[in-house]
Amino acid sequence: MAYAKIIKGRTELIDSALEYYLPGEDEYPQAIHRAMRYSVFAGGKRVRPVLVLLTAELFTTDWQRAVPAACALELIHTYSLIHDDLPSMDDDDYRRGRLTAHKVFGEATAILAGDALLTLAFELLADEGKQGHELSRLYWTEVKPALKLQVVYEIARAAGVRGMVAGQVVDLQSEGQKIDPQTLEYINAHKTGALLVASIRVGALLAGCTKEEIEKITRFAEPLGRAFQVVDDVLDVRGDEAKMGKTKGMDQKKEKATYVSLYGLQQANALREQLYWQAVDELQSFGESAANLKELTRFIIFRDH
Ligand code: GRG
Repeated sequence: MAYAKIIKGRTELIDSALEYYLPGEDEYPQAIHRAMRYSVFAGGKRVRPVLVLLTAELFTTDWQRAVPAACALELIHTYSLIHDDLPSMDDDDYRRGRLTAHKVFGEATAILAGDALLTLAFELLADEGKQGHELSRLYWTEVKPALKLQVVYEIARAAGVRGMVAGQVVDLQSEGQKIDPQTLEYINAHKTGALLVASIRVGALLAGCTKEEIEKITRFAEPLGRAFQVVDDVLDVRGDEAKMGKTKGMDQKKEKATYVSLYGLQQANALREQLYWQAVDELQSFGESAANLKELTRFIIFRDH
């Protein structure tokens, strides 16, 4: 599969960087390091960091400078999943085919592992190798401080109370409620879309893009981020549990408003197709150099897990 070939080298690079950045399992206090590593190396697709790298590659050959930011986004994504699975939030026992972090390590350690992943992300972004993160020195020292600050802002905003956290709050508030299409869009743009859009914008920022180029790539990112959630909703109804590594039908059980519950399966699938073409259309002017990004877009929007 073309997608597998494209991502192989990139996910290997991301995995070895994450391996380096995370404290070792045997490092004291072991319990939290084990929990962090358990979730970071649980077989996630690495969609966000690969999006960072492929976007950077679209504009520069010097794309490796985006590696620390790509890792930071994956750490934040992993924290959000650990916290989302907690009994006080979505209360899930399985993710990626394995028991969720709180089931293995207990709730307190899972909460702290999430907190630690979120803060480690910003530690990486602020580090220049002086604190001991050699990979930051390798990939990060060439980046000017003002640009680093822009990257930190972009990621913090997407993850925080004007981004993912806000989406999660409205999502939790909406359980069992009848919500309108606008609220559904709010939840999804914030809870899911914000981090994906930030991944693409950060890749472009680190490639030295102009304001106009960032705006252009954001027009590709937004339908992609929206489609990501549409697919997640469709998979919850139609997906293969073995491939997804989690129980399907949970949205209906928790009375969550989704694209499927609001519009029906057929319309949700039509929207997914429409968003795919909208995203890919924005890449046309880049010609062949956007081939990898297009293939990743196809994988994300037509994925089965
Ligand atoms: C706890 C502040 C806070 C937020 C949680 C991400 C999130 C917000 C909730 C997860 C709920 C969910 C399943 C949303 C659908 C979109 C999504 C983020 C799916 C999981 O992302 P993938 O498919 O996961 O990239 P992998 O396992 O491949 O890393």
